[in-house]
Amino acid sequence: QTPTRLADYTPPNFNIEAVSLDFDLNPKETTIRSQLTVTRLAPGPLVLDGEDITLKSVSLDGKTLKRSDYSLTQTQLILKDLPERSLIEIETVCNPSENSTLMGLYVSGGRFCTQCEAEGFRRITYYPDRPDVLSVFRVRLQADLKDYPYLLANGNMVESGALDGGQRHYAIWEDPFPKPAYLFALVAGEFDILEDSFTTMTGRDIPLTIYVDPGDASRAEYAMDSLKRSMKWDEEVFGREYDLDRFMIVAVRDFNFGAMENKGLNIFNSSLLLADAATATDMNFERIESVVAHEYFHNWTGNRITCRDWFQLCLKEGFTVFRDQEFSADQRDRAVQRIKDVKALRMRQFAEDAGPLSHPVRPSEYMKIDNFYTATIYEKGAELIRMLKTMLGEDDFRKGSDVYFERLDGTAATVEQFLESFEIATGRDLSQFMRWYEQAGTPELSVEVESPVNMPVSLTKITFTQKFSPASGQADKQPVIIPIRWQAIGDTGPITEPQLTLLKSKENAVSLPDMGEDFSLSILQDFSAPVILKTRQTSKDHLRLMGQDPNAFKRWEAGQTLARELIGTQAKAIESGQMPKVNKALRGYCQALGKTLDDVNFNSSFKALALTPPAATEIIQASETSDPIAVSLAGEWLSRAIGDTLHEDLLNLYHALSDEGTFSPDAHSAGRRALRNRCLSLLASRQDPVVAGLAIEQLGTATNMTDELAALMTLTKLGGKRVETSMTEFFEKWKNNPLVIDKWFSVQGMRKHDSGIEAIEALVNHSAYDPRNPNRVRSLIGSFAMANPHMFHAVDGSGYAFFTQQVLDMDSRNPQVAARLLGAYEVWRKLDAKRQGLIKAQLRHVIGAAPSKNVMEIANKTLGE
Ligand code: B3K
Ligand code: ZN
Repeated sequence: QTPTRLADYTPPNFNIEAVSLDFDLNPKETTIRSQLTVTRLAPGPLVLDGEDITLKSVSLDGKTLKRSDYSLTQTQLILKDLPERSLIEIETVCNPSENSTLMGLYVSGGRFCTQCEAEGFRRITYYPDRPDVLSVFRVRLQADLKDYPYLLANGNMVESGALDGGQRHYAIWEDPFPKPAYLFALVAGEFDILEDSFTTMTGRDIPLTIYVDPGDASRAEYAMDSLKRSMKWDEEVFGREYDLDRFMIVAVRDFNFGAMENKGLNIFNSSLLLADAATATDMNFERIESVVAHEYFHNWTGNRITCRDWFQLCLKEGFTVFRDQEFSADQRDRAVQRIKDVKALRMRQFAEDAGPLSHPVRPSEYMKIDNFYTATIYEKGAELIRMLKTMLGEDDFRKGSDVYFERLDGTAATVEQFLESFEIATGRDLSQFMRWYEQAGTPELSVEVESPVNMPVSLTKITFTQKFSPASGQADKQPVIIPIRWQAIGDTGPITEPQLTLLKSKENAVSLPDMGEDFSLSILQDFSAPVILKTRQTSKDHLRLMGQDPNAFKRWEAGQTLARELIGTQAKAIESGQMPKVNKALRGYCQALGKTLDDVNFNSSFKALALTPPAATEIIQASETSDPIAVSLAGEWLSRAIGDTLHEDLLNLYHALSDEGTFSPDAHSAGRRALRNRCLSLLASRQDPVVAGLAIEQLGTATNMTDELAALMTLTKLGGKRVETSMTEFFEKWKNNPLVIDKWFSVQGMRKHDSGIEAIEALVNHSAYDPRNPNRVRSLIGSFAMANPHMFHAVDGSGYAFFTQQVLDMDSRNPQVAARLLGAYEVWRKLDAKRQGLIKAQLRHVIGAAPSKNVMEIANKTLGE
């Protein structure tokens, strides 16, 4: 198997001037007639991709071709010696109802839908399935009227009508904007709809429609509201107006990931679209808002300007994540948003970069592109855009993005062209910045402070140094440009203005005049660069920053740093069989948290985050090697210490924050609920009948899913007989709502079951479990692997064995989702020797089982042999 390489990129030989597709939709056998108007760009054959489809006929300029006129392999249809311009007609057949990969055309809940990114269009018809071939699409759909009353495709509907005396019907859609095949979509079926409209900045009225399962229309209201706010925000902040005459979103239940930005016809996993107070948590609302925005923003960053090849994936994904993060910051609370984004970055991207799957934001080779929709491409990609903005400043950043949109509209672009646009707009040289895209791994930033020397004036010298550890085959790494926001903080507040230092070489020193008082440096305010910070700061410094730093992000960060150190030390002690100790640092940390809780300058969301110590995954990923169960126990120990020390405060706050009455998903109300439930969870760190009583009462009286689920999770943490009863009651109450049952499965997956792995095995055989539905599998198996350290990392290897078996089972149906699950093993080098051995054996077993190309790539890379 040879990888695809960036260095091998060659432009296509042919342009597709126009494509016309005719779908005769039938679940078992759908016939697709395609007409391609093809013009030559360079010498050579026309290469069309195709997978798992049956070719019925090919004709060239009206003449049917014989089998000897073309070559056909498992994956390609190749036509040689074509004239300068020709019309190719191709008829193929596929079987959507048997398509369990959920790529290409498939059936979900009795409805047809498609997923083409990255390489799904080739499962529909033979076509140059590469993002640099842009064409205008005309699509005709015909299907049975009763089962498929709605026939949707990209763009604008130009015609529709009845067929066969009303039994069947058809619709014709035209998308005037040239697009690559990965943005193609069609949907057919019965839906309930939610309608609204948006008036653009130039006064165009755009009808907006969301298509959902019958009965779900009211659950799409929040998504609709988010959509309208996104459209407005993109006009105001980036000057981007919507282009087509209508905008549609469809919710489907079986979906490989979150959502898809198909031109004018976004398709969403229903878990990221449907929400109401009773069935969705605040986290669901928040995600819906950001994903609706994300997919909408792709219309400019992704669709109008797309990627030349899949190596440039970060061009659309990094930029679009940055845009959705900024949108959420503007809609909610900027500091809180930044904290959440950094938390996610550390959990997922830093972990990825510290493990065997580490790769640059712009990789240079891949086996399966599906495996590269990673935290590095998305989240680190967004951090790079954020640094660019920090370096350029607000105005120049906007100038640069304006030039980008103007220069490259309608093209398939590269990262170089993106940066060039900012160079043109600002006159800056961004060549060094490109290294951020090409070098894998998280740089370390160390800071040394030298106390004042009195010659000739008293100065404090601050030295910033950057270091890359050689990783992923890139031994020789060059310094990157690191924007460092910093400030000196004394005992009563800042003693300098905030500074921005650009560290361009390996090392750089700045000087501060003697301030005449002791201070701590607040470094990387707002996390101005995605680096690992190494300082000699002590708990005294962290406590000072927790109390005095004007930068809310750093206040949170100082607390996290303290917590990380406390958990790390405690985990080592547990590993060597020592008893937990209460020391000065722990007391100081808990007291500082107490002060944060009392501080009226912080909102509830911030306080809830401050009260949440880093997760075990984050600690493990940042350490050399550790026993994951010891780390997890250490985390529980710290929560218990916080719960004990602040018992009274937490209890009072819990009562003070009681339900406000009418539910609203806004940031303020959500923050109150988050803090209240955080209090409950900390209080439940130790067995306490009073707290158990509170949780039981909350479970029984909750009027929204946030509080209901938090109570249920608190009860599972407390353990005992009532857990089983509560789980059963919750299931019975919600068994008709798949999205809530997903939550039930994920609580089951995260629980420490007394009966061991058999309990999880039994859940796989539960009547509500469906191994074909990715949401369900992710809920149970995903949460088990990512959030149940005690059972997943069980030292007898039972958790790993079970998990491997589930991944292989999934692989037989859906390689993409299976490969993603298998990513849970990326942590193995960070674990103790015993577990390293266990996981290596599992990975070898996977490789020996002749898995899909997707799973093979992840298994091989993870094992690294
Ligand atoms: N662009 C899609 C992701 C497609 C993933 C394909 N394996 C959704 C998004 O990032 O908006
Ligand atoms: Zn995206």
